[in-house]
Amino acid sequence: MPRVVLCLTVVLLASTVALGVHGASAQRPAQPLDEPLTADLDGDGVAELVRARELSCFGPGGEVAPPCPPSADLRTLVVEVADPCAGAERVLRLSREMEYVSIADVVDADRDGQARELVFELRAGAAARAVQAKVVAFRAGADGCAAVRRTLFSYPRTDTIGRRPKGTFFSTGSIRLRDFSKRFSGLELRTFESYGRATDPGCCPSYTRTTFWRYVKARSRYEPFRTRLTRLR
Ligand SMILES: [Ca+2]
Ligand SMILES: [Ca+2]
Repeated sequence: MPRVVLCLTVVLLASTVALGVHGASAQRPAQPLDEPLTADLDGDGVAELVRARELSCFGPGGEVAPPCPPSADLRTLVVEVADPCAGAERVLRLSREMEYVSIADVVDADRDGQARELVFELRAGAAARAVQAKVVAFRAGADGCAAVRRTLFSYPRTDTIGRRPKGTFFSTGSIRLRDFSKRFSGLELRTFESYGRATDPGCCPSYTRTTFWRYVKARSRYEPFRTRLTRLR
């Protein structure tokens, strides 16, 4: 892939997420989790709520307290699951503090026939390069409240980013969960990431890597089955 294409992609992503920041019409673009998701994640017959909880809001007039008005084009937020259980609302925080929600969905990631796993991807920073993504499975805890059974995938981590070419650093990445391969049943996961060198121009990395992962039930985790490193011209 020519570098310029990747640069354009990054610039487009950055301008989409930063739209209101510099734009005259200060309206935040729609994002996943603008409305909470409702799903019975732990299978106890009672639905939980998956939501983005805003921690801070910044608008044209400066910082305001959450809930953020539409004019607050920069927010910080965390993803959490709220379960009405044990006589009160129990909250499970699943992410660190980020700025944008790019993916949030409830899917059948572990192929047990129940769409009860949560996949999310969050981003932060002026160019939205910072990323945190997870696929999480739940169980009902002893107190009847939803608990994390297992994090099936966490990104980026040393075991989920690809091998970097010598002299490069991890620049940014993203995940997608889709039926990418007919060889395997269910959904596969794809990571797409880029690596830069200290001498690269700020916008444009030297390499990209695309890796496909399949969920292996026996080991309750995703394992890579195809990866490709591309040197950008
Ligand atoms: Ca439940
Ligand atoms: Ca499932």
